[in-house]
Amino acid sequence: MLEVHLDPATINSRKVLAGLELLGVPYKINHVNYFAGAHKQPPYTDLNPNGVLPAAKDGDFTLWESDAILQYAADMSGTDKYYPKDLKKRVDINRWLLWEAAHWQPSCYVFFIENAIKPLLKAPTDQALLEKETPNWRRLAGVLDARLAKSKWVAGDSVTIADIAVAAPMHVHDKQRLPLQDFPNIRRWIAEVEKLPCWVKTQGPVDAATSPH
Ligand SMILES: N[C@@H](CCC(=O)N[C@@H](CS)C(=O)NCC(=O)O)C(=O)O
Repeated sequence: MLEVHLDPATINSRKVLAGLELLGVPYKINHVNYFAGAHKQPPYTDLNPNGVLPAAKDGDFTLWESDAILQYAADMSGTDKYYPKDLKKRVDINRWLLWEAAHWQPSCYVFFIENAIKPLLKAPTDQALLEKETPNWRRLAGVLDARLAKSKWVAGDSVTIADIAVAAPMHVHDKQRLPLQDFPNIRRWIAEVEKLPCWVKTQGPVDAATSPH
């Protein structure tokens, strides 16, 4: 059974949990306390030397990078429904996973930390950092919105692991205060993601926390 080492409060941990639920891959959770900094020290750093969450183990095989864990789990799931093997469909999904990891996640992460996590920790929000990031976030949201104007889901007519990967960085978008007003297609799509049983089942502690605003 796949063993996942993570904290469900974090973006990339939620991504992996929701993905495993979507794929129907059995897993066991090893909780690594993000708020206590357990991801910065052994034994976790023996699994993931980057000191970031999540990591996974399949027997002796260790894997990190949340999107790689999703790809691995999709291929071990026994169905290619959520990660088709067709060359163009697969590379389209890979393209969105790479875009998410390289651009979307780091940008949404600023809003996650400043607007959702820092208030929980009673730390001051850095408004200047948010203002600096907002134009970049809007540019990226424009790319995603244009894609979602053309298809129901990120990579076509049906749900794939790309939807889970791209939705995860905005998984508490209200608390993150993501400026979604000008992006109707993202709003329509994220509402659909939020109805997926895999999403509902993996609602984490940050969703549940009382809004500090
Ligand atoms: N590209 C990595 C990013 C992992 C990552 O940044 N995880 C965050 C939580 S969502 C983390 O552990 N941050 C702690 C830190 O940067 O100290 C992945 O997708 O797994």
